[in-house]
Amino acid sequence: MTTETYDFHAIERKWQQRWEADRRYAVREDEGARKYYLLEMFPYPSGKIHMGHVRNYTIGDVIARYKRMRGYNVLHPMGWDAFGLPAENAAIKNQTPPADWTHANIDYMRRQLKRMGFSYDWDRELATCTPEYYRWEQKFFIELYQKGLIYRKKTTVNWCESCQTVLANEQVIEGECWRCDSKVLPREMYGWFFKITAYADELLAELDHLEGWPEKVRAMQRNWIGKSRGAEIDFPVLDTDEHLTIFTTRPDTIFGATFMSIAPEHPLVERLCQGTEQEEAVRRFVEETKIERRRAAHDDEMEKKGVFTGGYCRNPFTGRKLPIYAANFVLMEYGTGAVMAVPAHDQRDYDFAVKYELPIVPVIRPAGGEEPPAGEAYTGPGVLFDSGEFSGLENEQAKAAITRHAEDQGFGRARITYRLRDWGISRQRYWGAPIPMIVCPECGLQPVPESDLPVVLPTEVSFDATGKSPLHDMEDFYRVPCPSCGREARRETDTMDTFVESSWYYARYTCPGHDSGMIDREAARYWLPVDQYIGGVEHAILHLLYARFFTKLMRDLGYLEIDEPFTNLLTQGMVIKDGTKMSKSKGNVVDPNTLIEQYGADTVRLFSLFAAPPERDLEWSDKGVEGAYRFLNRVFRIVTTHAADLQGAPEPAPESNKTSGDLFRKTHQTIRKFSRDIEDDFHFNTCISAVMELVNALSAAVAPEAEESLDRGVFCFAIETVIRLLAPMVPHFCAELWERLGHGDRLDEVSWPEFDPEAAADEEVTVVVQVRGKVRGRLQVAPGQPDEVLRELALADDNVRRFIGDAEVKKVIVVKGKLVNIVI
Ligand code: ANZ
Ligand code: ZN
Repeated sequence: MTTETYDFHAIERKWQQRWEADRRYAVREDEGARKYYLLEMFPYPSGKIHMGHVRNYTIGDVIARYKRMRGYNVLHPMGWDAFGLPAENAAIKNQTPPADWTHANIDYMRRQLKRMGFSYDWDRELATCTPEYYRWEQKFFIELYQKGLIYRKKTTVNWCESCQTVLANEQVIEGECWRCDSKVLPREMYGWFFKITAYADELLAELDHLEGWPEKVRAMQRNWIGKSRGAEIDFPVLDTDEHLTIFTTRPDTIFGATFMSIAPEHPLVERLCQGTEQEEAVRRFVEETKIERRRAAHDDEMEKKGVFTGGYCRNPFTGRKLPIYAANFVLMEYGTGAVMAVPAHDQRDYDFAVKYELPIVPVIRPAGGEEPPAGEAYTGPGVLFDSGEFSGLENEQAKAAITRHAEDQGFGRARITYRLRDWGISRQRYWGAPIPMIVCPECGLQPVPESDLPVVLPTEVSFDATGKSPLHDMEDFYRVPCPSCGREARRETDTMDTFVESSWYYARYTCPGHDSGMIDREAARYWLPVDQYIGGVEHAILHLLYARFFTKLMRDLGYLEIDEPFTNLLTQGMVIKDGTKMSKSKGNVVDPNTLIEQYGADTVRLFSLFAAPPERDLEWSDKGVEGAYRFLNRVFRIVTTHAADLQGAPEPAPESNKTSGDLFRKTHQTIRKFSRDIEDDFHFNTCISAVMELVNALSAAVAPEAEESLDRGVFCFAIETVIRLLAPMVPHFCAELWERLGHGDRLDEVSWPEFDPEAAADEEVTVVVQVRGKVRGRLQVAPGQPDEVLRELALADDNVRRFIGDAEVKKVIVVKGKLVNIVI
C-alpha cells in the first residue's frame, strides 16, 4: 500500500500551467452550442483579494465548470473595476501615480486569482481605467447627450470635505460619506446627470418579470424607485397672480386642508416674506434649517418645525384661506416641494398643527361608523363628510372624483411621482473617466468631436496633500479651443462616477477587443443576457439598478437587443469571523494567501463551499478548513492506492444493484442528489455532504474484510463518479486523479455523470400480509419501514380489504418488518 501524500503545491502548479498554456477556458461564439454566460461582480483592484472575493469567485467557478460539463459553451470572464478613490488616497500617501498603483495591484491580484484555479477566459480581461475601455463610454456619453438623456445643471450636491468630492445620494449613508464616514455638507455646483427618471416606469415594471432575482433585492429596488400615485393641485396665492402647486397622494382629504407646508428652499418663501413682519424670522429659519439638515443623519431625527411665511393661498375646493408655512420636513426635491397640510388625516401635519395652534378639520370617518381614535390623525380608509358634493363617497372613489374635478376646472391633474432622482455622475476627482465635454464662454456646452476621442486621462500626475484633483492645475488638459468657434474654452475637469463603468462591463466582455465601437452586436446577441450573475447584496440597489438602466439605454441606442442584463441573480452572504464581518477595520481578516500556502487552493475552495449555502453568511472556522483538507487527502489515498488495479476495470453491469448492491446504488443516488441540489439553488454544501457519504461507502468497500467481494467495475465507477462530481469544486485535485486513472488531461470536457433512476431506486423488501392466518397480500416497500407505516399500508391494500370485508379489525400484529397479521 502506497502512502503517497497529496502534494497540492506541485499538482496545482502543474494544472494551472497547463490550463494557461492551452488557453483552456477561452471561448468563441458557437451557434451550434448552447451558451451560458456566468459573471461574478468584478473586483476593485484594492491590493489583494480577500475571503469575500474567494467565496464569490469560487461559487461562480463551480457553476461555470459544472455548466461546461453539462455541455454549455460557457463565457466566464474577469476584469477590473479600476477607477476610484482609493487609488488617489494611495497616491497621496505613497506619492505614486494612481495608474501605477492600480496596475501593480491588478498584476498582483491577477496572479492570486490564477493561483485559485478559476476558469476564466483571460483573453477577455479588461480594466475600466484604460482608454480602450472608457473611450466607448465617452462616445456613448455624447450620444446620450445629443439625445437629451444627459444634461448639466446647477444643483445642491452632497459634498464630502474629507474626500473633496461630490457624492451621489446613494453614497450618502445616514448623512455620512459611504467611504470615509465623515459628515456630508450641501454645496451648489454644476454637475452632469443621467436621466434615469425617464426610465423609472420601465425599471419598476420589469422587476415583476425578474423571477430569477431574490425577492428581497427586487423589493429594495421597488422601494428605491418609490412610485407614488396622486394629484397635483394648484392653490392660488392671495394678492398675487401666482399659484402654489402641491403634490398629494390623498386628494380625497382636500376639504380638510387647513394650512400649507413648503420646503425652506422653495422659491416662493423669499417672495412671500419680503416686506412682511415675518421676513426676519423666515430668513433665520431657512438658515437654521440648512445647518440642522447637515447635522441630522436622518430627516426623521429632526424635530418638525416651521415658520409662517406671511403669505396665504386659497383652497380651490373650499375657498378657505390657508396660511403658508415653511417647514423643515418638506423636501424641495420631492413632488413639487409643497404640501397641502391635512392635520386630521396625516400624523406629521397633526403634530405640526398642535404645535402651532392651527385648525384640525376631519373629513373622513371609518366606514363602519366606529369612532376614529382621539388625539391623533385618522389615516385609515373611510367615507367622506363635510366635503361638499363629494360627501358620502368612499375615499378611494373620492380620490379619483376630486382629481377629475380639478382636471375639469383646470387647476389640477393626476400625477405619478418617483422617489428616484436623476443620476448625478460628476465627480470632482481625478482618477475616473474624463467627461468628454467642453464649456465655451460663447457657445456653451460642446461635445468633444468624435475624431478627438478618447479624451485620455493624463497618468503622469502628482498630488498635493489636500488631495485635490491634479486636472484642475493642468492647463494642457483643460485649455482647449472651442470645437465650434475656435475661441479659448475649457475642458470639463469632472470625471465620471465609477458606477458608470460598472454599468456596462458585462456587455463589453462579449467583445473586449472590438475596436470599431462600444459593442460588437453579433457577439452581444449571442452571449447576452448574462445567465447567472453573482455578487454581494450590498450592490442590490446602486450597481444593479444602474446596470439595468444602462442596458435600456444601450438597447434604445441600438447596441443591444435585450431589456434586462441579468436573468438570474445570486447574492452571496458575507464571510464572518467571531460573529462579525471579516474586515480590516475589525482586525479579523484571514488572508487567503496564507491558507493557499498551507493547504492549497482546492482546500480553500472546498471549505468555502462546504461551510454554508451561497446566500447565507459563512462563519469562518479553522477546523472546517482542516476538515476539508483531510477529506481531500483521504480521497487522494483511496484513488492512488487503487489506481493500478482500477486501470482497465470493466463497466459495471447494469444489474449490479442486484449483485453488488449498496455501493452501486449509493453512487447513482449520489449523482441524483448532487445534480438536484446544484440545479436547485446551488446548494453546494449538501452536494459535498453527499459525496462525503459516498466516500465513506467507498472506504468501507475496500476495508480488508470486505475487499474480497469487491466488484472492480462498481468500485471504479464509484471512484470516477466522486472525481467527476467534485471536479467543478476542486478542479486541480480531480484533474490530477483523473489523469492518474489513465483518462488524459481534459476532465473539464468529460460530461457530467448521469444517474440511472432504476439503479438509484431504494432497495425493496416484500412484506407479507395475512388475514386470519392466510396470505392475502404482499407489500413492496423500502427496508426499515416503521410498524405504523406497514400497518397502514396493509389495511389500505385492496385485496386485504376485500378479505376483511365488513368484519371488525380486532388486532394488527407487525412481525419484525416482515409480516403483518390482521386479526378480525
Ligand atoms: C395631503 C395629505 C393628506 C397627504 C393626508 C398625506 C396624507 P408618498 O407616499 O411618500 O409619495 N408630501 C408631498 N410632497 C412632499 C415633500 N416634498 N416633502 C415632504 N412631504 C411631501 O407621500 C406623499 C405625501 O407626502 C403627500 O400626500 C404629501 O402629503 C406629502 F391625509 O398630501 B399628502
Ligand atoms: Zn465656442
